[in-house]
Amino acid sequence: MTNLPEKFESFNEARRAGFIKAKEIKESGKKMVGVFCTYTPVEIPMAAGAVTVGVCGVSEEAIPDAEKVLPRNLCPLIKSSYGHAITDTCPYFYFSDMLIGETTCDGKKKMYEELAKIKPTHVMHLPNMQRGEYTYKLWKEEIKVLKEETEKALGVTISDQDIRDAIKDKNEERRLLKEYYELAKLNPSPLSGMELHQVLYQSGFKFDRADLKDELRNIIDSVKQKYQEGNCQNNIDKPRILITGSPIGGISEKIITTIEDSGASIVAYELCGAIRNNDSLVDEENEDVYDALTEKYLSIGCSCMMHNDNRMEMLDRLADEYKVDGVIDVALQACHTFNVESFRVKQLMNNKNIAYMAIETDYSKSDTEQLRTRFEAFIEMIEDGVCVK
Ligand code: BJ8
Repeated sequence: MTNLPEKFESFNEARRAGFIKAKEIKESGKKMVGVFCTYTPVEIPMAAGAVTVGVCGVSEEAIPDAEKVLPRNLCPLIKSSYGHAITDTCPYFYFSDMLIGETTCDGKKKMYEELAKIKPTHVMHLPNMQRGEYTYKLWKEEIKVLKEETEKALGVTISDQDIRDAIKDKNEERRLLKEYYELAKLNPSPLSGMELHQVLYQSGFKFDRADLKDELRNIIDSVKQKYQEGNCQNNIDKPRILITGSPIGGISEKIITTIEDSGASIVAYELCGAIRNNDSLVDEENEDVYDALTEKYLSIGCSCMMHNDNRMEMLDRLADEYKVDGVIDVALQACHTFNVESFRVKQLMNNKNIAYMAIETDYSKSDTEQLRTRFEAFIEMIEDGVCVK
């Protein structure tokens, strides 16, 4: 494990420390809502006074149990989430009063059917496309339905003002996260790929909103100060890499550490939990809070959308803004949408003369050395000035 500086420690441990916090939250009478996807407008459960937490599985331990019910040839994120749910080994799932799912990929949809048997689960009907008036109306209506279902499940009333307050609160967090990850635009980047990832990923497990924002402010200021003092020599002359694709929470060590050990500097994550969902804010000026939420969430560029131009536009822009030398496109095993879409990402990067490689992997460590060999070759070719296509 990369040695993270002291300031990063609390983020490094946030998910684990959050287990105890989650128990305390429940004991204090607060409600907890488990979510699985970036399309979930978390401002709704936040407006209900609930704490939201990501319940996507990130370890392989629970997968054998999941495979007693689910097929083996399924995304590890889905199997891990389900396995932890049925074995009571995810405290966040255990403490959740309600789950919010969404109709993204087929595997997740079918998992929600099973999860609904053990936990109150509301599944939002997410359109398969982002264009058109009907699509917009459908998603806006779905957000209103979510508000009603959350009220029923948690026994509360949610006003427009509650939602407005939650929008402001969440936007403040997004602004800080964005300020943080944009530090990696500096050349050389002042952050290692793991430092970048840990803060983004683990922020979701810091439940005291004020503390989270203070800690983010502190860490941003401290990194800036160190940079000004010339304290960031690690990443000089290293190829700058952007990671895109499926969520990497369950494979962060295998991917990030192996890539950086091979001599590169990861400067951007076009991923959920990172840039994909924090890049744009919810419009605080919009008088209709449901319009504001609809616009923000419907624009997220995930491969489960048909005509996923928003992801391509974002990748195109990020590659320029972060002065990227290479893109590594990560698809989790059996994640068909990201796998299929990798062809489009490859074409985009080929046209921009940016080196590109795609990998497919799961939560096991068995392919670590094989990946290392491929990453080393990729990075070496970038260093030799070869644009890998
Ligand atoms: S918005 S990326 S969080 S759906 S579970 S699609 S890896 S086969 S997680 Fe996702 Fe929402 Fe999109 Fe983001 Fe593939 Fe696995 Fe499905 Fe997955």
